[in-house]
Amino acid sequence: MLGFLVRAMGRAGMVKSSSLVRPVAVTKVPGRYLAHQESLPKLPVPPLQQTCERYLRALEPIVEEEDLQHTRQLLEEFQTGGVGERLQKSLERKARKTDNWLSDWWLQVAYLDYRMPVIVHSSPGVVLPRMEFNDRQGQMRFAAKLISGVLDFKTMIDNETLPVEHLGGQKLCMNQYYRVLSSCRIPGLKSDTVVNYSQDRRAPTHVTVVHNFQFFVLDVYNSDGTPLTVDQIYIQLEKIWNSSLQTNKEPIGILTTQDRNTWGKAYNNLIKDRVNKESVRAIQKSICTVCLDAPMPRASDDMYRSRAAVQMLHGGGSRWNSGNRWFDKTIQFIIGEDGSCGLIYEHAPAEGPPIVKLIDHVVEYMGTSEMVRTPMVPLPMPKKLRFNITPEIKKDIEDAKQSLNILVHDLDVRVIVFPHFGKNVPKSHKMSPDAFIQVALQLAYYRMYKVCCATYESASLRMFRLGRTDTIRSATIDSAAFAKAMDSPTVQNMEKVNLLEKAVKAHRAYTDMAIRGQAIDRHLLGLKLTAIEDLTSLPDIFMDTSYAKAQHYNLSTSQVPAKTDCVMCFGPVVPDGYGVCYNPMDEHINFAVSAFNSCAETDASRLAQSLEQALVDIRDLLDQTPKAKL
Ligand code: COA
Ligand code: HC5
Repeated sequence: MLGFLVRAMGRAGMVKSSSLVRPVAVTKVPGRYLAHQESLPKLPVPPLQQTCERYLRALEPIVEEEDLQHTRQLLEEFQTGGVGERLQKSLERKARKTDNWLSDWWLQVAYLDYRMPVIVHSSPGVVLPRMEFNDRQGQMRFAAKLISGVLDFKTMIDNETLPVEHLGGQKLCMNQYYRVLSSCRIPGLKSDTVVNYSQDRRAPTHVTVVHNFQFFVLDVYNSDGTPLTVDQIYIQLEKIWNSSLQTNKEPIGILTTQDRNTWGKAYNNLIKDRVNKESVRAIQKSICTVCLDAPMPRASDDMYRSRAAVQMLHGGGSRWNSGNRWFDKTIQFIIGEDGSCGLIYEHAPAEGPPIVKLIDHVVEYMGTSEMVRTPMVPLPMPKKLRFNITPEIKKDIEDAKQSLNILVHDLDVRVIVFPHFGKNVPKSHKMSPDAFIQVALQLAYYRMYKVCCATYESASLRMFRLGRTDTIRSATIDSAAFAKAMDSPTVQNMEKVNLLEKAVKAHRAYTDMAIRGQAIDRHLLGLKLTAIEDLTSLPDIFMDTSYAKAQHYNLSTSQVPAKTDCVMCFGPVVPDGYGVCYNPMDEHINFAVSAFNSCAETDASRLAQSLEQALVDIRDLLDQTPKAKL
């Protein structure tokens, strides 16, 4: 069974007409998606020497001179001794033979082989602006409209009418859009899999709704294939609500918060029972999950978004809403009775931007669509999913609760709406807003720690067929020079501005190189994985102190722009690190900073404040330095 799923996932990484979503009562435009995909270039393998040189340059601001010397030597041997060349040739062969030499590897290494819990460690959350409603009618009306909006978006996927996205003037790969609905991660004992049912001949026509830890199958299409109206969905949601009033149910979904090996074992035990297996399958197959949450812990207006962020990331713990989820599900919309709303998504099938596009569409749809009364044909009661809880399963749930609550207490998230400016100010100074924010973050970190750290920023590789991401290393020689100079009383403002401009330009140049497939990190990963496949031992460059330091991202960051005024968040990737996600709007910036409470050296609120201060100080520096002199 697992073998089959692994193969099925392998297929998911290829562009074939069979991987297209089957439409439901829509006009299909044959081959449009396929033709687009085939027009995209293949991900290149960068030249070996270029990567080695750029790697050394990237190490410079984050490692000691002594370590750098050693690495220089190792890289020299790697290039001249034949090993590097051999691995490079092998990688180039793979690139010729596959649609994308990286994508299957990346899915496996970055996600499916990763054994930490998906919550906090992998799945990002999105917080939407707080809604007006404050009762269950409002909650369900909102949920009904939201589901209707998701179906509207799904129609565009099904009939291949989603507009092709662009970045830097280039068309982007659209494959990820076909992977986010009707899909789910499945835990394994050593490695996970992802299933996608959207291409099945009988594609799923239901969403999973969870309320009071009880799961329901809500059919969202009529028998003629037309989607239910908002009114119809609302009535069905009411039925679900009324038949799940008991609050003493076993929170079966909590199992999905466990580390993957433990969950894999519990999963095999859970699905031994036929009823349980069918219920789990119904969740996995569903288009998406909608979680109707109980209120979350109260928070002041100032802290609302920070509270909501953790509500999205883990549900608040076993006493709150964590049992009201199935965290393996690719998309789960979360709607609280108190007007809180957002989503969490399981990261393996897709990056943030397609998810955010979906949100933008749904939000726009909800703003325009009215509740139209439709002639009511009585619809059957949504099916409740049953679980038989054996003592062993009960024990697994109790164990999961314990681990979950430890993780919940450990995570600290601070959301800031930076009010002073957005993309407008950097643009008016002819600077890339993203580079501006990243340089400010380098300054913020430097001010706190007096050193630079390995910094990760996601860069999209979607210019290439089946592209996912590469790394922009935001700690550059130039950002370090600027951070050091900014607070130095001996450096003139003019010089500071020069250094700032240089740092911003260097960041933008790194970005351009990354999105064009010429960054270093995925190339180095490819060489390493090739070595694991082809050689008997790992080359020294991968066992080096510098390499370990370069992979230890104390700052893990990502920009995910959205039209909606929302904030995205994710956890740190190392125990002593930060997760920083931001959505720069025209005149303000939403950002979330996360850290672990168990680490004495990190503090999410402090870094968030330091970032605010750095942004303001840089703006002031630019304002104080007359333009004519620049
Ligand atoms: N002067 C004036 N304006 C400028 C400028 C300059 N020197 N440089 C850029 N701008 C403008 C751009 O034209 C753009 O305009 P718009 O707001 O009208 O679109 C805007 O500023 C933003 O550009 P910039 O801040 O440089 O960033 P970007 O949009 O090119 O994004 C990345 C940079 C790295 C975020 C992007 O390349 C990327 O890879 N995105 C995907 C990241 C991702 O996948 N994240 C999620 C991972 S799950
Ligand atoms: C809804 C916002 C999601 C952002 C998620 C994101 O940036 O994920 C990164 C994916 C990648 O391949 O770079 C990983 N990261 C969270 C560790 C930065």
